[in-house]
Order: sequence, then structure tokens, then C-alpha cells
Amino acid sequence: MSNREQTLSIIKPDAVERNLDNEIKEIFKSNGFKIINEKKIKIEKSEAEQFYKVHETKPFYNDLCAYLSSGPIVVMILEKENSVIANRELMGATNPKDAAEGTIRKKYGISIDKNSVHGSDSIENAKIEIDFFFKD
Ligand code: IDP
Ligand code: MG
Repeated sequence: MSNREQTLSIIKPDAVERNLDNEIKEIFKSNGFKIINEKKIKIEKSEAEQFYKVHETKPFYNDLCAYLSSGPIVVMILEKENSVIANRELMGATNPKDAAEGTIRKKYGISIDKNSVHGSDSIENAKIEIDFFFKD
């Protein structure tokens, strides 16, 4: 039985700013992800606050939301078998310092906040996050 599923990926401002978006998209494609939909946008801080609401009690919440809304981002719906886990693996650990060799965050991440990519952490959250950016 196929487990083909969708996840939400974001190429964050630090990577878009360095013109890495095409390179990162190629990494997803060469790892078997199909880009179902994508758009380059800039969001308001209030939208970032809504998107990251799960982190609202964390000390880094304000900086995180300011950062995600600081410049253009590329949001994508990615599809592949077990895409949520597959994307998390390809992204690497939240802190690029801890990310495994060959992962996107190891290759491009600058710091724990400027870690180049976001990926949904569960199938349930993937649906919520895809709706957040692509339901109109
Ligand atoms: P994830 O992006 O790997 O899923 P989360 O724990 O969901 O990591 O955190 C969301 C984002 O918040 C991270 O990607 C990172 O940019 C930022 N973040 C997480 N922990 C810290 C921290 O301790 N200091 C600063 N920023 C953090
Ligand atoms: Mg997360």
C-alpha cells in the first residue's frame, strides 16, 4: 500500500536571501519529492505568530516570528512516500551544528534560528500548515 503523503516545506529568509531557493528545490526533487505547489511570499509578523502559535510560550517566539516575516520565503507542498518523516530527515536537526552530514541544515544553516528550512513535524500538522498557506 502506498503511503504517499504531503508535507509543508518553507525555505526561510536566510536561504532565500542567499539565492539558495533553486538549489534547495533541486535537493528535494533529487530526493524524490514532487513539488505540488509553491509560492514566494513575504508574510506579516502577525501571520508568523499564527503559524508558530505552538511555540508561543517559548522564549524565542518573538524573535522567531520577527525572523520568519523579515524577508521573502518560499512555501511548498512536497509529496512523497512518508514525506513528513522523509523531509525531516533530509532537513536535519533544528540546530545546524547538530545536523547530520548531507542534510540541508548542515549544508546551508547558519545558526539555530537561521536554519534555512522549515518542515511539518506530523501528518496532522502538515495538513494544518498546508491549509494555512494554500487554502484560499
Ligand atoms: P524545527 O524547525 O526543527 O521543527 P522547532 O522546535 O519546531 O524546530 O522550532 C521552530 C523554529 O524555532 C526552529 O526551526 C528554529 O528556527 C527556532 N528555534 C528552535 N529552538 C530555538 C532556540 O532555542 N533558540 C532560537 N531559535 C530556536
Ligand atoms: Mg517544528
